[in-house]
Amino acid sequence: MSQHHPLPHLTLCELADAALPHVESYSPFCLKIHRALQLAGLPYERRFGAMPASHKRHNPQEQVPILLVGDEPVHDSTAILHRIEQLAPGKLQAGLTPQQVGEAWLWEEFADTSLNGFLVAARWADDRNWLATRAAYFTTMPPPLVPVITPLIRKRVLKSLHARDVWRAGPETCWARFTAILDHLEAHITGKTYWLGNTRSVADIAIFAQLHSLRTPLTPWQHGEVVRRPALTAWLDRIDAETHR
Ligand SMILES: N[C@@H](CCC(=O)N[C@@H](CS)C(=O)NCC(=O)O)C(=O)O
Repeated sequence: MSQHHPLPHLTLCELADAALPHVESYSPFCLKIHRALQLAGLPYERRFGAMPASHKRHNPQEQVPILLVGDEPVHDSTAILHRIEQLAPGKLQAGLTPQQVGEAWLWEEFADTSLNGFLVAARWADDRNWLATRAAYFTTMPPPLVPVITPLIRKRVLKSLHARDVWRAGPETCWARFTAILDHLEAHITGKTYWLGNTRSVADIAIFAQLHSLRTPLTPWQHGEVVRRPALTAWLDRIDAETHR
């Protein structure tokens, strides 16, 4: 395919590499953009920051990911997916009906809002996982500061999980809802190749990013719950293979 205009230089502003095979980032939203860019066949440079606010000159909301398209910053992973669709038409999703396009973006929103809450709870709120999360996240913090600063950050994250209604009723309720959602997702994906059936869409990328992020050594119990769903696991493995270049 001939390209009339040279592609702009792309730079993904993100956090540190997770240094795990098939997990480019512990940030599920950065992972989502890594996989979208690889699926779209767009080359990109990586720019690492110690924390989301490290890139705040490109995003006043102090979140990652940010994609620099040339030197124009695009932030919020959903907006970035739309931009990738413009840069590489038909590579993320093609041949969908207007109804399917609507459905794909609704699932994308479900992944970013609902599923993400359980991932954040698994890492930050679940006492079984917090020390491993802390060790993985705060590698560049001077060791004497870690026990002083990280409880304050954890407290702030727990407050946000309370506000998102994820942790408000306590761990038992949270994990009961989580396993019920996994059951629904397992039922949904059984017999399908992609999230919407036969055609790949942004739903695959967004749901993959959140659920695959639970399959790391930080969250063994939640990982085990994913493993117990064979159709979901087979689909995750398929999306992983297709989006990892
Ligand atoms: N809606 C945003 C969410 C991004 C997000 O929550 N990023 C996390 C890292 S995974 C972050 O920067 N957190 C810092 C903060 O929210 O203050 C998107 O889709 O990009």
